[in-house]
Amino acid sequence: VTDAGDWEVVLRGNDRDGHHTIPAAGLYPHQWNWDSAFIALGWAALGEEDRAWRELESLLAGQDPTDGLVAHIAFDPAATSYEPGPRWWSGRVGGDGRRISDISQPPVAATIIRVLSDSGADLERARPLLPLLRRWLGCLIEDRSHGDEPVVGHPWETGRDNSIDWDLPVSAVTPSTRVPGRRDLAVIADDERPPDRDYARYYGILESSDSFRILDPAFSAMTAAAAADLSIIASDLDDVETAGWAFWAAGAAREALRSRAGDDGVAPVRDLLSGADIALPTASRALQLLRGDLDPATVELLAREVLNGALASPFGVRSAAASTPGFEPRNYWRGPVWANVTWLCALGLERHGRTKAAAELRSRLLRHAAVEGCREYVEPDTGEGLGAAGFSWTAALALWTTS
Ligand code: 2M8
Repeated sequence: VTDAGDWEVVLRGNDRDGHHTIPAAGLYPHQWNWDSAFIALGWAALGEEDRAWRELESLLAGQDPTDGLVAHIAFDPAATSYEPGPRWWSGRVGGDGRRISDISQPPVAATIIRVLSDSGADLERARPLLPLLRRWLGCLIEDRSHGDEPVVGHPWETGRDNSIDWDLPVSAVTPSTRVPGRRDLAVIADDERPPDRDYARYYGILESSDSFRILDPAFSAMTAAAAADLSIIASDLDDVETAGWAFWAAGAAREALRSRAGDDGVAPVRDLLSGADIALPTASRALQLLRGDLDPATVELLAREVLNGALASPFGVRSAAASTPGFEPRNYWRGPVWANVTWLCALGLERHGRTKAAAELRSRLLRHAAVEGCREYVEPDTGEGLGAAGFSWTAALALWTTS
């Protein structure tokens, strides 16, 4: 088993000079966006609140000062092993001088700051971050939006890279013929990572950037929650202007989701290029638990799905139900359980007053984190450890959950 001592070793081993924490050695050598947010909780749980704030500060220091984008990756110039590296992007540079990508990731940082603040962290430290968070969310909800939901321009932007949700829109992309060697496959077994066929299309989107445009209801729900949380932390800091804007933004994003939800109250993925709605039993449903405006019947439905229904696993919440066409229980975001999804669903349930359900999901998260090696994801039925070992957000969320 892996326990608190090992989780701490994972975080300390992946720490880069007290500035940021990489997701996993060997596979992900840069700073990733939502990883850093989850990782901040791990540092706080270790009693290192200053280090937790520095994780969030370094994330936001990489913001593009021209349009407010906080990229999915801020590149470490000393690390050259990861593809696609900076040369594949347009040449953006973050406010702190680091090269960054052109796409974002679910903006959970504001939600993490609220969670830290609710548990007694010194919110004053967030004051300089408020304008940065406001610009980032403005970039997503106002500048890059379709009907008040952020338009997602790459599967990597969702954080759920090869989810079955994107099979249809990804299949319409012209594959690139310039894909660099797959360095991930030097470290991880082929059947636990996306095939070359998918990678050719992920690079194809980089070459033709409007070839993938979707609404991901999970991304939208996390954005709406982030805006609502920004509104609360800004109001706690007496920043009335930011609080007011964020309150509006949260309402707009929620309303957009509500307006295109099905009879069960849950919104589908929408492919903006073909116009198709894609409604599959995946984490795209479960993560809508973060919507603060869900009707009680929808909360009940989703609670059942994640606790004992199609998305339930003894190790947390499945990225896809076993019944999803294309389900692969060992392949990345096509079936395995991921600790961040489990943790976010628990947070959503707790915010809807479902304390017992939240506690049950957290105990499943700890079962995942106890799997030998503190793994990136696990097989949903057997708990077999998959992907990277020594994975930072698995360690961080387990430390937070047990603190
Ligand atoms: C995975 O994504 C990266 C690209 O961003 C990759 O496959 O190389 C995803 O699991 C993503 O959610 C995560 O943030 C990242 C780093 O852990 O890895």
